[in-house]
Amino acid sequence: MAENITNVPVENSYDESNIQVLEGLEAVRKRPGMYIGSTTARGLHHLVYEIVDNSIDEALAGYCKEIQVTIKEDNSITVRDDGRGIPVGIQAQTGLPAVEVVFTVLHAGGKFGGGGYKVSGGLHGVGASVVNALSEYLEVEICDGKNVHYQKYERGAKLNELKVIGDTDRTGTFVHFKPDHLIFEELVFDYNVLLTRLREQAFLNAGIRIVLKDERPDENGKFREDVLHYEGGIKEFVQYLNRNKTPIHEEVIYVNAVRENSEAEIAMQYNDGYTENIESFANNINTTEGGTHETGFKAALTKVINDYARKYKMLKENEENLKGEDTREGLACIISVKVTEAQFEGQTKTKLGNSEMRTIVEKMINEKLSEFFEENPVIAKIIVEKAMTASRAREAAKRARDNTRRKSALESSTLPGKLADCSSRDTEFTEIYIVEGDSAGGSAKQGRDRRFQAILPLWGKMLNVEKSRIDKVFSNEKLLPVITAIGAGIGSDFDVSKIRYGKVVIMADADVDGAHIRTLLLTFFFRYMEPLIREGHVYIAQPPLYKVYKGKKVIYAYTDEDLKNALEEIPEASIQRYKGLGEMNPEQLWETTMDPEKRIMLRVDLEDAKRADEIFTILMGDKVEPRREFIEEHSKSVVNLDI
Ligand code: TSJ
Repeated sequence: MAENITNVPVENSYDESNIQVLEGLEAVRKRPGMYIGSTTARGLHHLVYEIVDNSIDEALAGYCKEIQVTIKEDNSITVRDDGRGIPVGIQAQTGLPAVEVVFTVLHAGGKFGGGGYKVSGGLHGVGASVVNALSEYLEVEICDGKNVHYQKYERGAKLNELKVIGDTDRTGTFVHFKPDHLIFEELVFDYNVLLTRLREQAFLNAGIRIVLKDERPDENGKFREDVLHYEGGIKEFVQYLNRNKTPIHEEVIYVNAVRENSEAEIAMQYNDGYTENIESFANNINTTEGGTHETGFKAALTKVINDYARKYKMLKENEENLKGEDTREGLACIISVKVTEAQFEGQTKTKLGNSEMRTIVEKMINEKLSEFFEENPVIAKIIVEKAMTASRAREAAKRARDNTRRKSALESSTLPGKLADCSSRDTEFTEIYIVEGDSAGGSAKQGRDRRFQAILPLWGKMLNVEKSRIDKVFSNEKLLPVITAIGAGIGSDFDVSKIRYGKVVIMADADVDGAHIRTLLLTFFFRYMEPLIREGHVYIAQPPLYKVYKGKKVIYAYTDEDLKNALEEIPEASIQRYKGLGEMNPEQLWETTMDPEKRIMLRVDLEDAKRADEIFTILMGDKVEPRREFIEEHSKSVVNLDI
């Protein structure tokens, strides 16, 4: 990599600082993971956030109205804002234009001048210089109301001094960069990943307007574009979380508190479902591992609800207090705190550590939520009732469990009759294929390597009517074979250390019905065996879509792109389109989908499963409108598991 920077023009008297600069950026290129976490798709997308965060800061300072983010056709990125423009004046310490410092000095990113809530620790806010170092090229244009200033870099090394290339009466910053293929394993941006993150930022920073555009045409030659602008901030965020659910009270509850060095705001609304959906943020960073703000919130919510239930005699004296989990059933909630010198802890540095935050949030909820309850008794009673129902259901389930004393089918040691088990019991190697239908199941049983591959056919031949009302299948009875075969229990009893197979592979057709089955199973795992997904045991098998052949030459194509390439490789070939797994004979199924040496499998992460849960909610929900829209919009992507 050194050859990329040896030919840098060093034409001013600041050789020394220049050399330091390059040493700094070279360190970034040597160990990119230290600065952006990884060089996978995650790190790739992180580059965009690093740049956009600067424009968001400018908007928060009150100088920028709109931020445009565009994925160009070649997977380079442009970000444009209408702020004041990065300063171009010469900086005293370095003798360089401030903008050049921003792009070449580590940790100098737009945050000079102080003020605001700084981020410390973790991988956040590493700044524009890191993006510059990891980009094949980066160009910046600044409009200062008079001139358009321009500079370009390659892999962190400047190609030219900052120069004026035109006049303007506007102000703003434009950055165009292309992530370096020498650094990143993945170079293709995922529109939905950027959309989710930018939408989240738009919710967290009420009033900001972010426009995301994709200049890569989709299969219909269309370009996607979304405008993200929410005057309601996190209140609208909560409505968004509940968009496919049925809220049990109309008004979103909102409380906030401002202290000298911190602030906290919380928005919440209950729906008629059973899952808890709390998302927390510190300084606009998603704290997926939770932390003090979440702990404070949960403690106070439990207390406020119990106090209210006691005060108004909804809970009788001889009844036990409601548990925390009871008070969070069906809760959609956003917690957003800002704190100077935030401390991020945990494995992925997404757990807030500042101890003062627990007290601040706890006190705020104790005071303001109880006040809200007093002023809105109708809503308060709905919420307390909901928690009491949850508590009764929990108690009843526990009694039922205790009564059946391990005799329940869930814990029974008899394996399902249809399971073709494997001989090995070493979960490092074992896999179970959950296959839809008896015929595909038969092929899989014959094609497998029985030493480590088990096959569980599900549901025999499903009637079409049943498929359309697949929610009926979502009952223990129909999924019992899956539970017993995996052998680690379910719900709060699930013990991932007891699983009988290291890999749980969902194998279904590449069509809409197959997509339904995948969605159903993923949702089931997400709701009842979450650690199975969290620890990476769940996979989706990828059967080929086409067989391209001529004489003895055979190529299996897994995507339309593969098909194109295959047809170039074998001219005048015949094409067989596989409509289902059932069309493959056992050898073909082994060769294309089950052979660890050749197959393609997708590992499911929690985000995928969570999306499946959302899709499931829509597919099964009683709201017809979102369902139709959704199926029209996403049926394609569900098939491809681009969910
Ligand atoms: F990442 C980045 F640095 F390259 C970048 C910065 C990228 C993009 C797309 C925008 C920005 C950016 C920075 N937009 N707006 C600003 N604003 C400033 O840097 C700025 C301007 C004026 C003053 C001032 O005190 O007068 C202070 C700042 C931080």
